[in-house]
Amino acid sequence: MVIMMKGVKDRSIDPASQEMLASASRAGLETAWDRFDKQQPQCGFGELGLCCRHCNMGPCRIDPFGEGPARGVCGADADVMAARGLLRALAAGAAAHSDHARDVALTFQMMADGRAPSYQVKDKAKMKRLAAEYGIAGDSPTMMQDLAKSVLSEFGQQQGTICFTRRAPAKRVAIWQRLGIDPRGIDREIVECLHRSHMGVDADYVNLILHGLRTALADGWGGSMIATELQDVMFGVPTPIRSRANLGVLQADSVNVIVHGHEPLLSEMIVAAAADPELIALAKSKGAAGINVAGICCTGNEVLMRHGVPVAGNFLQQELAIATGAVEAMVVDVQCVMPALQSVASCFHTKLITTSPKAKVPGATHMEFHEESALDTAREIVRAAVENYPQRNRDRVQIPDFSSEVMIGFSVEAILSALGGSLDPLLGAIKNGSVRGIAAVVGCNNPKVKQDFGHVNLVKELIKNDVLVVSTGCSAQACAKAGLLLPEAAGMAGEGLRGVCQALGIPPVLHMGSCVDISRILVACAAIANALGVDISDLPAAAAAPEWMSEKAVSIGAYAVASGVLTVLGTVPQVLGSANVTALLTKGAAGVVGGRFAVEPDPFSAARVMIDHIDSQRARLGI
Ligand code: BF8
Ligand code: SF4
Repeated sequence: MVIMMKGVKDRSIDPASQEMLASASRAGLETAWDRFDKQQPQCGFGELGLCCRHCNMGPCRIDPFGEGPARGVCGADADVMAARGLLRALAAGAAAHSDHARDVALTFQMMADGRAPSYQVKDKAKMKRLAAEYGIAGDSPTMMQDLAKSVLSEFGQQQGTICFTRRAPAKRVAIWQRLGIDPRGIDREIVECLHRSHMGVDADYVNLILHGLRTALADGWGGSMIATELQDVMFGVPTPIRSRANLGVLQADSVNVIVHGHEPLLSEMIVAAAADPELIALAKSKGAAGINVAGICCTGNEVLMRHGVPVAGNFLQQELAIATGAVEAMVVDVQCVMPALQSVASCFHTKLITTSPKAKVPGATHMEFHEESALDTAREIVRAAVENYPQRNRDRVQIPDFSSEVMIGFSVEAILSALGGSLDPLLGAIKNGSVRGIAAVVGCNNPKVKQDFGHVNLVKELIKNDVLVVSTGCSAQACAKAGLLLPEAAGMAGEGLRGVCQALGIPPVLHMGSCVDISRILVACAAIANALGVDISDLPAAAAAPEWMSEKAVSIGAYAVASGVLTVLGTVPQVLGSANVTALLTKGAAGVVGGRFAVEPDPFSAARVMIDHIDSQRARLGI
């Protein structure tokens, strides 16, 4: 037992995860951590980006020690292999965010045409603001249809620019234009990544990476931003509310439905269906106290910040949530849904319910979701969960008694309103040094890092040094569980930041939403830079992804860097086999786009890197 507890403490700093890991281990349940151990040692060529499977003369690999082959069969060297691998990962990440955005835009269009009755416009004023950006009159009778058409046209567009990229400061846009990386169309750039990285196309690592930056910009200032903005129109702009986070939000006496994945198109409907009096009555007739919805990963963030739906955990807790034995249904759509879930679910009564035609899991129940009948399907899904409640084996239920209170919902609009309607108080605090700078801490969990250790320690270190933190995704959920998303957490901040938080009644770590909502951080950076009359690359700001794992994170890191932001990675990207690619990403990029990557697995050292950067930016600005 002592050995087991030591083991779980090596795997996570989260007490709820530790408890469930011990329990899973006793029950012989395999988790991502176990599978990670079984993968050791991981492939050294892959780790360094020195393998290629892009054609059937291969697979090829390059000897990092200079003793074996230095080129693939076609002649691709380490620089080309590492850059091409990076480009393909980035393209997949940009595609994931942007395909999510496409579905939101298509649903918005169907709603505009009266073909998606489950969805409504929650924020007309925001819709009109967006329409104006696209040059559409707010009072036009076809405003919604025109907006839908304009937004959708940016996916397949061949020439021109993406509307929201023009939210960036003019100096930034000028840099993109000069470098030829101002994105022309969302899908076009992603397809071109696949083309350029095909055998025998782009063999210039600089040229490859520049196109990667263009593609990433089409994600951050395109796909992701479109998703965020249209979701706000349809589901409401988040405003600060309170809720709770961690596995302890599951209820022993209720039907527990977990929404997991990314698109609020689904989770919003599940939340609405769970409030249906008929289904609640059905739950009571089965002996349950009610229906409890909780979220995991980014769809959890979406309904957390808009409805206060509690969050059960972040990425590495998806299997552990089922292992509580208290989950009647885990309802998933797309992205970050481990194929392993069905194996865990099959050890319990839990139904894993897939809903997207894009993402099926063998053995799971597939209840396909269509925009035309979204709420009806959501009701059927919740009904299936309720009907499953009597199958729960009470003797196997173990819900860790850990959950933390959180204050979330800090959209740019909400931050502005907390500041009294103008950025001035924040700019004043930055200038007088009470807020030393701003850091975005984002991204995943990864079993290469003790769960939440990177996020929580980096964030604590930053706020202690008066750096205001904004957070999204699984990082925000790590902060949530650690109690950092509360105004009271200002007590952990340095004196300057503490004073600002106390005066405004805000936490020192602002939860800005899901991963597509990193676009909100871009908008905030642009607004601050414009207010100061500088470029984003001049701001006392930095970003970090301490435990990143997904290809989406590669795209996010690249658009942050291309937007001028120093971005510190806590897990090592698969490019180090090329000294040239590594040098370009970590050094050369700064002279080209103003931002660069740094790699620093230790969160305390990462904080130092970020704070030093913030201090040197302050010095350059003369503040
Ligand atoms: O899009 S932070 S593990 S859930 S990829 Fe996935 Fe990473 Fe979580 Fe959200 Ni983002
Ligand atoms: Fe090998 Fe070149 Fe084919 Fe890649 S593209 S598998 S390096 S021959």
